[in-house]
Amino acid sequence: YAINKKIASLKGNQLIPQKDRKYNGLGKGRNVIVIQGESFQNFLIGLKVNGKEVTPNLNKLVKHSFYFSNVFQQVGPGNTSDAELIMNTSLFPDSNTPTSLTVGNKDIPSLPKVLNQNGYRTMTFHTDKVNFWNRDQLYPDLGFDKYYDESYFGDEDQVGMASSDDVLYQKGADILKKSKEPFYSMFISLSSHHPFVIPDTKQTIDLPPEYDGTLIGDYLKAQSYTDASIGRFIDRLKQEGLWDNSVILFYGDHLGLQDKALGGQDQELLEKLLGHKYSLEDRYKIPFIMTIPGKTDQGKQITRVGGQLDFMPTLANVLGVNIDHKLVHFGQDMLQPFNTLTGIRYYLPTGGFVNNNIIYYPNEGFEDGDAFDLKSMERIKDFSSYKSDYEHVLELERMSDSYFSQLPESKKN
Ligand code: GP9
Repeated sequence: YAINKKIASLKGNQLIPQKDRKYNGLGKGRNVIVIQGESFQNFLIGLKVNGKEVTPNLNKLVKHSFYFSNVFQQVGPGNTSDAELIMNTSLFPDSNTPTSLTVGNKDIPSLPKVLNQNGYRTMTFHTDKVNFWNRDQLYPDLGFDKYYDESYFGDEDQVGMASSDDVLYQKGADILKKSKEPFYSMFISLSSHHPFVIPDTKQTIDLPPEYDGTLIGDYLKAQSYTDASIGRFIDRLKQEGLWDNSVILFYGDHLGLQDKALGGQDQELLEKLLGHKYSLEDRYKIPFIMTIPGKTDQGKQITRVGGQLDFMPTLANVLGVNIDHKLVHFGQDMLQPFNTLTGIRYYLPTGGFVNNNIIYYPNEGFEDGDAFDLKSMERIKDFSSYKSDYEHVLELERMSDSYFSQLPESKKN
């Protein structure tokens, strides 16, 4: 509790007692279904090409959900696996090495472990081989009761690296419907992985000819398939009677469109789509959608700035699980008012962050860095008043690293 209090105070916040929190326990006792979208960036939500929505199913979902529209990625070089780790721990990933490669055989305090103590069964699904990103160690370290990988999904309906997202969701739903409730489940999608090539038979959107053979065109088609397969998953969850008694999360794991991968034509197409230059904000913003059927039906867009580390505390609050005494967490519940300080490692040089007002891009020292106004994305000349944020971000990241390094060996072996 003392560490959590210190973390909160470094960001200019206080820990709010559970009884005073908004939306506390709104989804208490429900199943949890987390969908982590591969390479899914926020600008896709609501995007239309030639009047057609790229992600109609997610756009519809947003209307009946809490939609956090100002959320930044915080993954390190472990990309997808870092996003999984962050969702389950609210700890910073390592800035130099994929964390899943360094934490093997540690006993990591995590949400699955706390939910387990609250009677939840916990499981995670991904169609690739489990040893990619060292997940065969990571999942038990995080305390999942069970994981399902290629050995369960087989090799049917291949897209890119493994079986399609439809196989993921449909064969995953077969397990959910038989599972003891309540359960906490994660679905890690994959079909929209770079280079975003989707078979013709799976294409759900007609793009104008100028998109043919471009990375942007392939990205839009792949994410449109992501959306369609999620639409089918939602229908299936409703059919199985699982939808109404669940809390459903969807978020993007990390960016898909790297600046350096965008050639001239792609750059032009993207700028035309966005209506402006591809900014740091466009690059690093991912959507976070929380649906609690029957409770969030009116929909609510939350524009407060946040990051991936905030997902776990936000979910814990709606489940009515108080983690302040149980888990050291570097994120905060985004349903409460707070002052944000979102450290971004690896994708920004060490000390990079987003706060309520700016994105700060460090250089050699604080003063040599660059800062951009979050609203206009214009460069700011005088950002000296944010120096303490820079120092606090470095301190928070150091605290997280040292916490990680002191974790005991796991007893699972
Ligand atoms: C592989 C997959 C890809 O199993 O999750 O991860 P990424 O390359 O996106 O980090």
